[in-house]
Amino acid sequence: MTDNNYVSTEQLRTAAIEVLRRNDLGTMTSAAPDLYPHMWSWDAAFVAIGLARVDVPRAITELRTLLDAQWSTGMIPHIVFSDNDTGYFPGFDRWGTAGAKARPAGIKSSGICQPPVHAIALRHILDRGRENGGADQAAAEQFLRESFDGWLAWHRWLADVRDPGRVGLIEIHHGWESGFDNSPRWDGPYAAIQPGQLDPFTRRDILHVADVSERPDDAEYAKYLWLVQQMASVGFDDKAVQDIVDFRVRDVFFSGIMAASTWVLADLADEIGRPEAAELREVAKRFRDGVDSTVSPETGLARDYDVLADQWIATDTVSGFAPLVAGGDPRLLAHQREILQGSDWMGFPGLRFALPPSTSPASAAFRARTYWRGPVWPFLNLLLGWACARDGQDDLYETLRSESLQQLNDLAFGEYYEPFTAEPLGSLAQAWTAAAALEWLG
Ligand code: 9WN
Repeated sequence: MTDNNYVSTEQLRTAAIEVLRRNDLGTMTSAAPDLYPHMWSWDAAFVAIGLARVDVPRAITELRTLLDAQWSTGMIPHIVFSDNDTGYFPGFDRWGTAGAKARPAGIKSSGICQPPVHAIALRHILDRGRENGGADQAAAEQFLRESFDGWLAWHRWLADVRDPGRVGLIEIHHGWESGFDNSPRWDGPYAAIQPGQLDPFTRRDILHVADVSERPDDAEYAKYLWLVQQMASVGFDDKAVQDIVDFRVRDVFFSGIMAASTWVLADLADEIGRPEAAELREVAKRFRDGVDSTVSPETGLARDYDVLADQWIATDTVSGFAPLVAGGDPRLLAHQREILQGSDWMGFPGLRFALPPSTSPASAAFRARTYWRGPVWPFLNLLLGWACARDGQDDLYETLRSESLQQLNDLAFGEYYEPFTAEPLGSLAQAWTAAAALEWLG
């Protein structure tokens, strides 16, 4: 780890660009050099935001590659596999998506999804293109028109297939879909899962971290793979998966992103004269309301919902701030900002930087070094900052920005950070962390 708290803005920018360059596989960016040698869906959106600061056409390519992998149902898969078929487990073969009817021929992908940050990334690309003018502007505007139907199909699939009851909350079928893999949010649902006969497996992720405790354990992995096997057994058919899968949870943070991003897509629809803007605003409103309806009167935090157990999941995790991402009711948002800046979160005594840990250090579930159980994830702070800027919350935006830039000043571009020591953990040279730095620098 380098101890260089004084690198210049230009040094940080250069180092972040270099990380994206190192992860660049041509038409996709690997999420990390060794741990994640493929493209991940929500990582790609953040990567595109960062790339748009330095190379608008390359940012467009990133989203285009992802969209090329879209299934005929509208789903955008959470992993688009590169040609590296040994570096990551579970790879394409283990996913069992080869026989999935909806997968486009010739493009290897997983069979689940991740939160839809993409329309927000598209907005950034358009804004940067217009700032630059000329060829960048033309390319960005052309890409919006050319790709709009794909994003529309993605949001419609989520709104229809993943919210069948129209409650304004997205149902997920794997912790990996949330992007918060082993968060305490999922301890209850996973505790109820008893894996059946599971094909043997050898993990590769633990080869790429300094300490295995930074990753989920083997028992957790067995459950992750069991769910994949269940979905593969029905060819990843949407309806059949919902009928048989052992993990059915309404994910409030995913839903908050759905609300925010659908709103952005509606504005983009207006800009190109597409009539679907009104439909999209209806959907966005449904998800805002859905997210708001989960807020615990006791804690003020939003909650997930376990469909199979028919119960709320209340945890002290950063996903509780889903309303801040979704936008909406000013009183609720003001209360949430107060909690976020309070002593259980950004103001927790001893934090190295005033940035929200993934799980509150005040919670019994908090683990300072373990993945989604405590460490600070830089890309999430960028998302919170984006929402603050959208809502005119300049002070909180500035705090998140300056604290994030200090955190990222170590030039390690960690996947996640120990909240009290700021030690970078997980993978280093993580693409979306570098992208976050570029976007914060502006
Ligand atoms: C499984 C790529 C992804 C992120 C997720 C993060 C982690 C994968 C893994 O890495 O998940 O999808 O193998 O651990 O939890 O949010 O998109 O960076």
